[in-house]
Amino acid sequence: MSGYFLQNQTEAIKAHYEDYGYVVVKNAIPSEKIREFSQVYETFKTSKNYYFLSQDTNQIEKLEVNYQGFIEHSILNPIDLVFQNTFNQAALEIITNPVVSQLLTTLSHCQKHIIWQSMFFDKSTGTVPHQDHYYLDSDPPGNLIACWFALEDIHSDAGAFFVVPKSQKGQLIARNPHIKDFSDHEKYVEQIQTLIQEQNYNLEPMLLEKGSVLFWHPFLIHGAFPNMNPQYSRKSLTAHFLPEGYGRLGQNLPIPIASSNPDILVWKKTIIERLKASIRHLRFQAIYNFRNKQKPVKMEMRSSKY
Ligand SMILES: O=C(O)CCC(=O)C(=O)O
Ligand SMILES: [Fe+2]
Repeated sequence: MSGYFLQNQTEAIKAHYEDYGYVVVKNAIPSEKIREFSQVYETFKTSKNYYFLSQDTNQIEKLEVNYQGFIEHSILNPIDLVFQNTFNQAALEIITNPVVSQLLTTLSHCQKHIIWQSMFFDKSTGTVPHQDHYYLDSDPPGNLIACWFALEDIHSDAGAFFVVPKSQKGQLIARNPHIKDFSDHEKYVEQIQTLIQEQNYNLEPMLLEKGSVLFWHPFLIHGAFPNMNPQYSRKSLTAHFLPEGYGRLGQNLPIPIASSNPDILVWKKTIIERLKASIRHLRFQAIYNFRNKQKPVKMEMRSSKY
């Protein structure tokens, strides 16, 4: 299969990324780190009354596992959840792995990179085709690097991540700098779909093995297929890195601080920001519990009581 390399194939990795807009590096994350993360995640799932910002709905949601034991929606910034330091650390250990920073340097020629945004997926949410540029990019654009970390072998029915190879060299659907609230998102999705049809683009599934990492360019069209079998999870992390020295397109730069890897930086949150996040969480907990108390008891066709 083309596009899959081992970490020491530096020149080939760089050449493939430049030509195709993505590259996969196998065995980049030690299985020990993934095992540690998985253990911590199992504990995280048992948290009672926990709330997180979902990337799918852009709303605060209560942590809930489905019948198969998976969380349906993706979790935004799993390195920065309130009251979940152990989980944050385990996710950060994977994202800031030294192999990742070395490969980022190979691709960008910058020594240091800042984690702008990260996500955790237990299942595939089915992500519409897009270029990350519309949502987040460097200033000047085109220098952001995104990574997709496979935390398990990805089954073809699990809703694989897909790419359109070489599409980073095709048309860029640029975002309108005057629209800051993504209110033109529906139009954007239609434009990308039209582009895919016009160019006869092929969506290529990326069936990564556990420990592999996929790097891609912010102009590359990518997304994810929907889950085809509820028995399959698609445990994965993603992170979007800004090479140091670049700005954020349309946004100010917060102050970065180093993680345990000096070549990977994270945004520094002020005490006030941390306090606000904790208060927000407690408020959601209170509102949710209050609402639940008010709800009349309905006929439960699928209650475990029967
Ligand atoms: O894994 C997915 O479903 C999509 C992730 C994605 O598009 C991203 O992280 O930019
Ligand atoms: Fe994306």
